[in-house]
Amino acid sequence: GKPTLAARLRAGDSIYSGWIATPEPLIAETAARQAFDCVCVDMQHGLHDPVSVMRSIGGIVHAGKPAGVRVPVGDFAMASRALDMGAEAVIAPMINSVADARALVAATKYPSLGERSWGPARALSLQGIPDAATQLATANDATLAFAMVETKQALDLLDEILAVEGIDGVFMGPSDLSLTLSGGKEVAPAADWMDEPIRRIAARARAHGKIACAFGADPVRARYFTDVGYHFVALGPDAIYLASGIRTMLEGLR
Ligand code: 3PY
Ligand code: MG
Repeated sequence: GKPTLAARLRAGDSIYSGWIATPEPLIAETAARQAFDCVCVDMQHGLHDPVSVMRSIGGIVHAGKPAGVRVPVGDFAMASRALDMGAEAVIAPMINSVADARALVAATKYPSLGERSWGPARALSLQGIPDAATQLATANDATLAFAMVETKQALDLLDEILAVEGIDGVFMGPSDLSLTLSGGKEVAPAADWMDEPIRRIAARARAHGKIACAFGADPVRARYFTDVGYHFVALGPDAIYLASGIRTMLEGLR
């Protein structure tokens, strides 16, 4: 079959992901039918709930793409459920301590590495995994746990978080990172002074043999992130696709 998202990332591919906030499976599926390598749905700042996530994953996989889910802050139970629903990647926001990173691993990896509870029926049917033994033998490597590093606190603990076994990568959130590094003065994801921490996160991830991910918003920022060493970059959210599509269409009238 097709290589998994994890296999592509470990082979060094650059992955560009859609980012869907609207809790409507057809939007996620439509995004997955475009040239994105992957589509993520967002439960933190997006409006998704468990049912819309479950249905959206079905649409994304039906379109032949891997699905990712950003869970709400501290919702490690949802991290397990997202994998049971067939997500290939879980993105956990605000991982600000080694204990947070360990909780993410516990939720997303089967024993002995973690404490993920058994119940992947939907994932097996969506991904064509033939039986429980295959799932048990492959899931810990084939599904990805990404810890969001998006605060000053997390940046100070970057190496400790990256060293947690079972954390597959770190996902840099430039808005919150700029908010906390500026002491609450500004949200400046593309400020010049963000360049150093942004590059440092990618370099340390590489040094630990882990994947650097980032939220890129637009194509210029997305290219910058891949240029400085990120391999998984999300573009969005979906309201931006709609607005820019409408703009382009109306410009064609004038
Ligand atoms: C951030 O930039 O803080 C994010 O969480 C991006 O989604
Ligand atoms: Mg954030």
